Amino acid sequence: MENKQIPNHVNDSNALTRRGFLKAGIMLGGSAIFGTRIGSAETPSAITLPFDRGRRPLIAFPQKRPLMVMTTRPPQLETPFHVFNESIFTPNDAFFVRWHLANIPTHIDLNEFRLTIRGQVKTKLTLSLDTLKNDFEPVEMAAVCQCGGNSRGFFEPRVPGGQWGHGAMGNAKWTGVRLKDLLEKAGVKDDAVQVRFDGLDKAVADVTPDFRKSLNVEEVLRQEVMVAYAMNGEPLPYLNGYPLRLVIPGWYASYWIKALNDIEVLNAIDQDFWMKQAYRLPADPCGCIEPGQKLRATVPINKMTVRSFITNVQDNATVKSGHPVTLKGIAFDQGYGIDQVLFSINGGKQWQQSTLGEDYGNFSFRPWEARFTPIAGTTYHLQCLAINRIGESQRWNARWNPSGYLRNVIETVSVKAV
Ligand SMILES: Nc1nc2c(c(=O)[nH]1)N[C@H]1C(S)=C(S)[C@@H](COP(=O)(O)O)O[C@H]1N2
Ligand SMILES: [Mo]
Repeated sequence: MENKQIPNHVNDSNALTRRGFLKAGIMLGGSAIFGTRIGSAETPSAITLPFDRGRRPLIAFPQKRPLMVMTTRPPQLETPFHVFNESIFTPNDAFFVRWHLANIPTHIDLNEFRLTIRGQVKTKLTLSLDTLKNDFEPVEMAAVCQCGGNSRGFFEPRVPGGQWGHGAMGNAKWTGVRLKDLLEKAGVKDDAVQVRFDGLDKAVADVTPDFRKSLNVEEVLRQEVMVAYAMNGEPLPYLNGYPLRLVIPGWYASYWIKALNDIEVLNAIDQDFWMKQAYRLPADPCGCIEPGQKLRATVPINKMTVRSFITNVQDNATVKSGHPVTLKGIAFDQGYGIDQVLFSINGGKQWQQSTLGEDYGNFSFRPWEARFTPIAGTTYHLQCLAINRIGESQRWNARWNPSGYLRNVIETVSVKAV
């Protein structure tokens, strides 16, 4: 059962064929297979994000429910925001997808698949998935995987890059082995500086640099860094990195290499394109500059900023007056853990404590809830503000940087009471 197959070309034509098929299913009143997902003709066929060119068709790719399509080749699929209100763990079939290179693996034979650990090690390792599962201690951890450019579409002034809404993130329970255990087995040499991770995806043109990312040795030897073979108790979907991906809790997802097959210990800082030129931030604590200012010193993107969202009320919605309304949401940070989430009903003039929900670990989404009783005719500017256990909080002003990373401004959801 491990040898799964999905159609060979996840590209425009396939996506369109599939979409056509789904539409046909709707016209026939919904087939048995798709009936539960595409149950009625009222199912929206697109979601429009609240910024220019924000319309995203909803299309079901293999192993996925209909998601918001930003590009089809390579696939970049956003999770519709309401999914974050439905469960604290993002279902695998709703988890966002982002690939850089068009040539992505769509069929992997586990008899052939090997993970190699090489470079500045005493013994080179070549591991099958079975060896990995049988010879190393399994570990499980909840962790948020968030693209550095999540929410980029909201940047003002606008910045180039994938125009994500807030759905380029997801929370999952990852199962796998500690990277540390693998590296200890291989024996990291004293001159090791960084470790580089590469997956099976390839560029279509030779001139496009292979997508690989590197991290400092100390960083990857942390207990919680893992090579995961399961996500929410199931094998990873192909689009999320089947059969293996790097999970580096607290760090932006660009490092979470999918379809991971090569780990190379380096004796110098990686000079590759994706480390040296791309995914870099202004080198100051804010990670921001004034729009138009020239970008000088930069550092590689690294750990996530503190964020929180209201998940059960949409912007411009109406709420019923006279009864308490429960606001629900999520918060997360880079792994210190959430200490408190404050909420405001008047655009940040006054703040109150919310109640935190179950704690699934420092790297997970943390649920929170709050109540207020709306008065008819009033417009409420609802906000939430998370503070982590070292006192870091969200920002009042959106930080701006030319690549649209790190957004963690306090978001506003305006509702009218009727
Ligand atoms: N092999 C490989 N891994 C990759 C990427 C990629 O292009 N190729 N993109 C990275 C980026 S930028 C993101 S945001 C995450 C997205 O993970 P997901 O598709 O599982 O949501 O994968 C990361 N890992
Ligand atoms: Mo990303």
